[in-house]
Order: sequence, then structure tokens, then C-alpha cells
Amino acid sequence: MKTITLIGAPIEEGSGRRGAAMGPTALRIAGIDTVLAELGHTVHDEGDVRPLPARDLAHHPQANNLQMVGAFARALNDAVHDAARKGHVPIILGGDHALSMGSVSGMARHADDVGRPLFVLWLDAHADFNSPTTSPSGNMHGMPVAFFCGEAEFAPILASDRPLVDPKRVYQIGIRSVDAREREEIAEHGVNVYDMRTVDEMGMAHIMRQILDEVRAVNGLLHVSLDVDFMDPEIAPGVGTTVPGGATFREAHLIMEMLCDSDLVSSLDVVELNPFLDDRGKSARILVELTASLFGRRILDRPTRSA
Ligand code: B3U
Ligand code: MN
Ligand code: MN
Repeated sequence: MKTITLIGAPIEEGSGRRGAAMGPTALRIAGIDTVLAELGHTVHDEGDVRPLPARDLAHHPQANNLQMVGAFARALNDAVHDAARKGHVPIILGGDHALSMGSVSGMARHADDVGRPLFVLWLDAHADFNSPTTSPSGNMHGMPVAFFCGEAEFAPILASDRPLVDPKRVYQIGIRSVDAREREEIAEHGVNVYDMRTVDEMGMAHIMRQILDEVRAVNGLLHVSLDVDFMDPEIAPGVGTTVPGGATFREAHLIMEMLCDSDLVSSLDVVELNPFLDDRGKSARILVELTASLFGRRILDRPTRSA
């Protein structure tokens, strides 16, 4: 059984629209804490993180709301690092995806402390590898992967000598919306992208086995970042940037079950839930279901025969 720290991150300034700041509340109303406690885990809900003032960050015309994004990144960098250092599994309740600048950076520090490589599993319709120069929108929720992989262009949101993530240890699944410049960047950096076509051709189980084998082979830590738009909008409509052709409930669920069996997951972001756009809590409930599967809820009380 694990000790889990829930950290709310009510940020919406990275997304260019309002509503994601209500995400942490919706996830709590949908019962994320009780579901985990019922599975036998010890759950500490730290409440919502308080953004640390970032007035030193200047206004940037191509990095919208840079100060607020920086303020959350700094607060989460510390909160996530603290939780991991205590041996807890941090679950960050978002909030838009810009929050992963902080959460992944905090886990990269922890991985550095314990001398293990950090891997990131990015479940998303988008690659989120833009920078202020390449971004078509200036919205920073489209930039976190470039940020924690060390894209130099970012203003000093966090110290530039912080531990980074090797892009070759980033695995993206579900990708189906990539901007022109972003496509070049992810190829150049060697990010491992399993786009939706690859999912269709290879199947989710095969993809997950490959990824988990690589993490296990080097005793890595695995941070999972789950964007609501990874899933098809039919099952998870509560997100500002729906893209058709997403993962089915069964595919998402299988990922969570395989992650659970692997016991490699060190930390989790649940991001981009916009309750204002949701259909009577449907997306929030799915996210809670998936989290429950990741932390041990299973259909049968024995290993699956195909495993
Ligand atoms: N790639 C686009 C759109 C986008 C990225 N992430 C989300 N939307 N959620 C951009 O603005 O960077
Ligand atoms: Mn995203
Ligand atoms: Mn997305």
C-alpha cells in the first residue's frame, strides 16, 4: 500500500480559456480521495497549492500569463519534490497542463536525489512541445514538455541548472494534433511518440509492454501525465481542446492496469479537466475511475492470464 499526497493546482492561465481552475474541486467531488483510501492507501490531501509570486518574470508577448504559469511551476516544483522525498506518491489535480512544468521538474529533482533516471509517460492528444517562438497560440499548456526537456528559450521560470528530463525518456501516447514546428522539434529531440495511428496498428498492450520494459531495465522512476483530451471526446468531453479520434475507455483503462501491475509509477498529473465544459461530471468520474485502476482496483482478484 502507498502513501499518496494529493496536491490541487487550480491553474487555467496556461490554457487560454477559463474553467480548468475548477478541475481540482471537481476531482474531489467525484471522490478521488475516498476511492484511493478505499483501496487501502493512506491519502493526504494537501489542498490547493499556493502559487509562489513570480514578479521577476517579465511580460512575454508569446508566453501568455507567464507570471502565473511561473508561479504555479515554482510552487509545484517544491510541493512535488517534498512529497516524493517523504516517499509519497504525489498526484497533482489540475489545472491545465502548464502545471507539469512544475510537477515534472520536482520529480526530476527527486530522481536526481535518489540517482535514478526519470521517465515521463505523456498521455495526450497534443505533443505539448512548443516554445514561445514556435507556439501558434502563446498558450503555455502547449509547452511543458519542451520546458522540462530543457528548451533554453524559456524565461527563468526555474533555475536553469535544475535537473532536466532526457527527451529520449519521454513517451507520448495518443498524439493526434501536432503543430508544424513542433513536429520538427520532437523529431530532433528524439521524443518517443506513439501517435494514434501507431496505437491502431500496434495495439495498446504491445506499446505499454515496450515502454515498461525500458523503464524497468534501468530501474527508472515513471511520472505519468494524463491530459483529459487523450481520451476521445465522446467519453471525456470536459476539456477545452477536444480532438476526435482519441483513446477509448478500454484503451485508457488497460494502460492504467498495466501501469499498476508494473509498480513503476512514482507520480501522476491529472490535467485539463474543465468542469464548465463537462457533461454532468462524466469526465471527472472517468478520471477518478482511471486513477483507481492505476492504484490497484481490479476486476478479478488474480493476475490476468495473458500477463
Ligand atoms: N499545439 C497547440 C494546441 C494545444 C496544445 N495543447 C493543447 N492545445 N491543449 C498550442 O497552442 O500549442
Ligand atoms: Mn496536454
Ligand atoms: Mn492535450
